[in-house]
Amino acid sequence: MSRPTGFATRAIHHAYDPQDHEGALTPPVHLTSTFAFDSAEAGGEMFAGERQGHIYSRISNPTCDLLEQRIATLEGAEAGLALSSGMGAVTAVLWTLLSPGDQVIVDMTLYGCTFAFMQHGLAKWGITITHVDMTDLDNLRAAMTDKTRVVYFETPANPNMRLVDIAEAAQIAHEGGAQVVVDNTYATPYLTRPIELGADIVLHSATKYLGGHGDVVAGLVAGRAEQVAEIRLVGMKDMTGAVMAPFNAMLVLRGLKTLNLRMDRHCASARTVADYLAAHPAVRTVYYPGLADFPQRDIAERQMDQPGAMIAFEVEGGMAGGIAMMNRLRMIHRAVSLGDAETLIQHPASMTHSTYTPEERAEHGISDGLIRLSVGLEDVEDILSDLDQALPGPVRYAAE
Ligand code: 7XF
Repeated sequence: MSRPTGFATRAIHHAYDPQDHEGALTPPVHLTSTFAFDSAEAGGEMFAGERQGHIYSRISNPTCDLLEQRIATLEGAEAGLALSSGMGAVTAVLWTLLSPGDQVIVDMTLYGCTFAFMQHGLAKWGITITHVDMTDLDNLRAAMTDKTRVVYFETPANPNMRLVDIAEAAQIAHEGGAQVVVDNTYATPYLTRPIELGADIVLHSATKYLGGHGDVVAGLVAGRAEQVAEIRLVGMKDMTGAVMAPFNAMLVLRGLKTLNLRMDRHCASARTVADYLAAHPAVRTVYYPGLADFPQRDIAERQMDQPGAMIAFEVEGGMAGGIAMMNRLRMIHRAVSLGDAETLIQHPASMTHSTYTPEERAEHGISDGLIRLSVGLEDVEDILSDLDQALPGPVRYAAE
């Protein structure tokens, strides 16, 4: 197939020709731990980096390799890397880029285990972690020092939907000699491409929208070829061993084929659900970049093709009200994770962000009453009617 350029076409065809694989339409899964060398010399040359080829599946594997090429093209990056989980991606990247004495500047709001890794992992090894509120990038400017090596953030941030202006953050970081790492899990490359906006490295929990079916835990990284090669050989191969299984690569490759279709539907339904929640008298606040009163609407319009499908909200009655509402749901599942076909709801303070102490949550903008909704692919009428019967007050939505 010659030069497919559209997003969906690349997600389906990029870097694979069935004629190279006995006509198999679907790429084979290379379930092999190791690779036979043509000669002893050839093996030695591969280890020395003088000859191309696969050596051992903790370094590279053809099925993972295809997925790596696909995420690279979708993110507009030179190269990609497949890892065992989103946390595998976070840790392999940061262990590779940082050394004792360095400073990493991170946004106030991070996914709970990323926050825990900063506090329990990096800090323990003499790396300074500086949290700043990156919704105002003057805070980033003020925090930069000659020790700053990495600026790290999620946009939208898990769980409170705060956005960071990627282009401006990249400019500030680069002026100070630091690199920018963006966790693009919530947006996916279909909605936001951080590298086109100046970021150096993008990473994902591919467990979410990229896999898309709730059947795999996986991580992906994309960036410049030389840097990705270093993350592969240092962060992945040696420091974490967080290598993706070939079978899981196949599941993510399958998910990517429908990413644009699923995201269009996720986003369309999320807009409807956000409007419904915003108009409900028992709902105190709704955080969704597609709402007219979303405080960072301008950033959403600049860097997101659509506002995504994650919604955070608070109901009247605070945490107790939110928990009671969650327990009344009939179809929507109470579960962590996001980006699946099923609509999922969870309570960050007691679940995904329970790695923060209550004081840290207050300081980092994660309120105890916050509820997080991952709008799924069911009929939107059924999502609305389930929320409606679970929220207090008279029935406001009746499915036709
Ligand atoms: O190692 P994982 O594949 O679970 O990915 C870690 C991760 C990294 N970045 C972001 C923005 C994430 O949301 C995640 C995983 N978050 C799930 C959640 O928030 O529901 C994990 C369930 S505890």
